[in-house]
Amino acid sequence: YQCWSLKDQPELRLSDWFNATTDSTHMDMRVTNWSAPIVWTDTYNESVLADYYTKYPVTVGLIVFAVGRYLLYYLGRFLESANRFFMVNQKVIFYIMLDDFSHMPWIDLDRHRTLKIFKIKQARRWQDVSMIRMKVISEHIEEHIRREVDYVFCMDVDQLFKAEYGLETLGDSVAQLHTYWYKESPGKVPYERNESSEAYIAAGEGDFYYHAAVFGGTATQVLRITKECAKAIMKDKKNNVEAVWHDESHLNKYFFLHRPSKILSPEYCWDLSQNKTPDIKTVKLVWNFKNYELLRNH
Ligand code: 2GW
Ligand code: MN
Repeated sequence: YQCWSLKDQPELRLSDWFNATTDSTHMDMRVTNWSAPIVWTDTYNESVLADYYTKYPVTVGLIVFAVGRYLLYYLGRFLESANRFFMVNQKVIFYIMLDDFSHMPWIDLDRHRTLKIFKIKQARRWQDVSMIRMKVISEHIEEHIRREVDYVFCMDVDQLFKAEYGLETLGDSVAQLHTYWYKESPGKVPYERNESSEAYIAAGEGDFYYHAAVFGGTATQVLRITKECAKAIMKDKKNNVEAVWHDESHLNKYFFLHRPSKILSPEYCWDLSQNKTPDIKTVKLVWNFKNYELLRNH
């Protein structure tokens, strides 16, 4: 298949926009051992990025699911904050997957922003809502999104943008460090340990624990990521196994086998109830509050 591809253009070199020189607060956490940048506040040069993308403009997609009560509680505020902070001055298409058009909130969007709404079926079990996302996303990218955008992010809806979330996050395949585990060695993170699951990662293996609430990349790469994860999830279903953190376990396996080309610091998906350490400077996106009583037990 042929995806809408980035135009013929000079590559933006890492050394032009990214400062890999480590300071004391980041220790050795700015570049991975496979040479992918780990983007923190103060590691990127915004004006270099802005100049480059003014010359070679891109369109960025943001896919979000809002089903059942998540549609009522989260979608409006998520979109309002995204309109304000996500890819400011860039062309953005929001792809909203919901189960009831009549609950779509009214959002005033800025110039260069548009939204497309799609109806999906309500899943039977809550675990399936998040897992079915991989399949639905891959189908939509294949059918239309790859001809509409250059880059695409997939995000949980129970989050809020708090500061500019911009061009520094664009890359071939982009993974998000999980707030709870980013300082932990791979031996201690909650990868799937059941050998009969497709998401299995052996003890001592793995690089980082990634949060499935944010991932992205070029449309081509995100198609690959979601297709592979959906396939693995279906295989597990057939074998009657379910990975401990559902789609997140499969995403971690995928990024273990196909390492991401860029990693985002926990500032790009922070839990405000965690104590902020000096490495967390500008928080760009935060988890929204979760009332499990209201959201899940019904
Ligand atoms: C999910 C769980 C239980 C009850 C409802 C739902 C649910 C999720 C729902 O009723 N409607 C809905 O639209 N969702 C979508 O799935 C929504 O976009 C939500 O943000 C996303 C993931 O569910 P969430 O946010 O409740 O899961 P978390 O915050 O515990 O997320 C992590 O783990 C998940 C797997 O268990 C996913 O991997 C997720 O990406 C992770 O952030
Ligand atoms: Mn979530």
